[in-house]
Amino acid sequence: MVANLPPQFYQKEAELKKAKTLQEKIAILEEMLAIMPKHKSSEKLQAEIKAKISRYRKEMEKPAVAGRKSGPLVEREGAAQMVICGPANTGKSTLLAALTRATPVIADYPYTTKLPLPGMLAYQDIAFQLVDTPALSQTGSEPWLGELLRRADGWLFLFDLASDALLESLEDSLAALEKFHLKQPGLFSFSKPIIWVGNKIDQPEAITNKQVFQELYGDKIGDWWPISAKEKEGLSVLPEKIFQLLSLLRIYTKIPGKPPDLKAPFVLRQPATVVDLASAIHQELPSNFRYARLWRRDTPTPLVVGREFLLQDGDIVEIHT
Ligand SMILES: Nc1nc2c(ncn2[C@@H]2O[C@H](COP(=O)(O)OP(=O)(O)O)[C@@H](O)[C@H]2O)c(=O)[nH]1
Ligand SMILES: [Mg+2]
Repeated sequence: MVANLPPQFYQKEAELKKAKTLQEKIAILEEMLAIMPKHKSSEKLQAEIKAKISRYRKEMEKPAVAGRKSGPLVEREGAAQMVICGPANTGKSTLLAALTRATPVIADYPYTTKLPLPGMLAYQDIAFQLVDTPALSQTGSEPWLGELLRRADGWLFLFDLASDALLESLEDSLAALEKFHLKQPGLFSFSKPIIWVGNKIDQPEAITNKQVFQELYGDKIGDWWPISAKEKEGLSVLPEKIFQLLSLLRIYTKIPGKPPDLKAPFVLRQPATVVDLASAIHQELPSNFRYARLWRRDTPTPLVVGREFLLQDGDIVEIHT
């Protein structure tokens, strides 16, 4: 018996009993993990919940059999997967076309996009995968969209600053996220990091809507980025924002006696240690690890470091076994 479980935990436990799909079950278990206190006496329960999540995940990854379909998911490529989501007609497909070489269908009627479509966005020496999606709405969105959002590293949430329905459509998308268990009911708290983007600032209506939006949502969401996907205005900040949002690190590796490989960094998420890098390189490397030599920007001589040393973006690391 674990002490000090908050009442919400029991509420979630009850929801779990009623949950029908694996996706719902995973979402609820993840919420349970997030709200439970992390102390010694809850370790066993935490481990049980994590084991359940991974069992359900494995089940979901099984190829679709008759009668069970997980929907069109997109395999992650590059340094991170960011899903472009939001209400209908906000310019999601236009944004994908503006930032990548993908060629989605763009039209002035809603629900043009039926399936997810990926494209790659370069940022310095790495690239992010962006995924265009159909409208996010309470009534129209299919369960696979929830699953796609759940598997992503983060979301680019696009709203239309030139639309009369800006606020209603935004609330509808937020409600859809709640329905998918990707947002805490009644709170501005989401299960993934988000870049909020207001599109169509080239339109005159956007000027007043921008102020209204800022007044109503500014405090809740913090920074957001006004852009015009069509005119390619304001887009250049987005790759860097993705990099920061996901707390990414690029680490370059070096084999003793050879120059470093500066072409293909390993991309890790902060906080990451030398041993995290070792596991990313090869699963057996951590057990053979002895020490690493590390070159860091603005540090004149290489450092000799151990497993738990914290990495910084741009570090060059040579692992000795
Ligand atoms: N004025 C203006 N129109 C845009 C912009 N971005 C998209 N649109 C138009 O909005 C409509 C919907 O665009 P689309 O990319 O298909 O939206 P989606 O449904 O969110 O994928 C199309 O007519 C686009 O040309 C923009 O930045 N400014
Ligand atoms: Mg579209």
